[in-house]
Amino acid sequence: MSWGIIGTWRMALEGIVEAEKLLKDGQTSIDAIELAVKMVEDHPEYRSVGYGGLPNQDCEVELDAAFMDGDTLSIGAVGSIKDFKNPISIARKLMDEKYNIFLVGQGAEKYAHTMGFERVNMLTDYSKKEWEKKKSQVKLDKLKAYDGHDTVGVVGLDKNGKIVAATSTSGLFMKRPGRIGDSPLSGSGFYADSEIGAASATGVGEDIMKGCISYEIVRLMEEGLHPQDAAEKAVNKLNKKLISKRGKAKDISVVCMNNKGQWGVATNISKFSFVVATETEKPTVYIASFNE
Ligand code: SD4
Repeated sequence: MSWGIIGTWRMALEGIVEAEKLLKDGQTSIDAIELAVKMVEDHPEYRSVGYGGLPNQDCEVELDAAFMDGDTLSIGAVGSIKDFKNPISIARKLMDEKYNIFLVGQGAEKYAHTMGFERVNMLTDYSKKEWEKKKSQVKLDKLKAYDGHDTVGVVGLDKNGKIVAATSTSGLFMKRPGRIGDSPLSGSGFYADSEIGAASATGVGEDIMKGCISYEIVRLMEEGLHPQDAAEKAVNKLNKKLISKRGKAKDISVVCMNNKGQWGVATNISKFSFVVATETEKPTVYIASFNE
């Protein structure tokens, strides 16, 4: 059976190199994708995910993450969680729950603590300095100037045909405390169904969630579209709709894979880097651009 993995942004490379070994070895896509995302979360220089993530208006690193198992449609997600090392592992753990699968803020922290996850201050000196610099530049009551806001979104298929999706992010730099983007929202930041495929998004969550784009891509793949066509169709449609209804579309980029290991990618920005590894292709970084 085919296997493969695709992740958003160049920062996914090191994790995908390790995850590829697990998939090749016949291990589950859940373990492989958790490892891939954890490696991005643990990297202090990847400043929009996990440790060293960019802080909110109050100079606190609030993180969002989600996991979805396409075999069972189990979902686990956390939003606005502070001071825990690997939000993706907490999201994975929440997939075991029947109820209370999406926890935010103090509730998520309480759960993580109860489950024995490691408490760590995720703010680095670098991020604090960036916050101080930005604070002097932007008016804090205005939602703007969000540079450095990338999500790692990874989709993986294992040899047993299990397809999963996972996301992790610190969200938008200088966001309001408590703001949650698309990344932990099922159907927006991610979706996975092993009978079809999976997708994940990155960009400005406020726009991504207006189109439930990850679900839309999986739905288009179910209609028979190749992942590449599904990704392009969904991004172009949402982009056009946002422009016609709101005058402007913010950044939207997506990756997806079907249950045959075929993949697709689309973006409405000029340069979107992503990483792919499949049975026939070593981990490779590509750049996609807007294809109207
Ligand atoms: C969010 N979608 O919180 C995330 C951020 C991101 O590229 O992916 N930026 O809105």
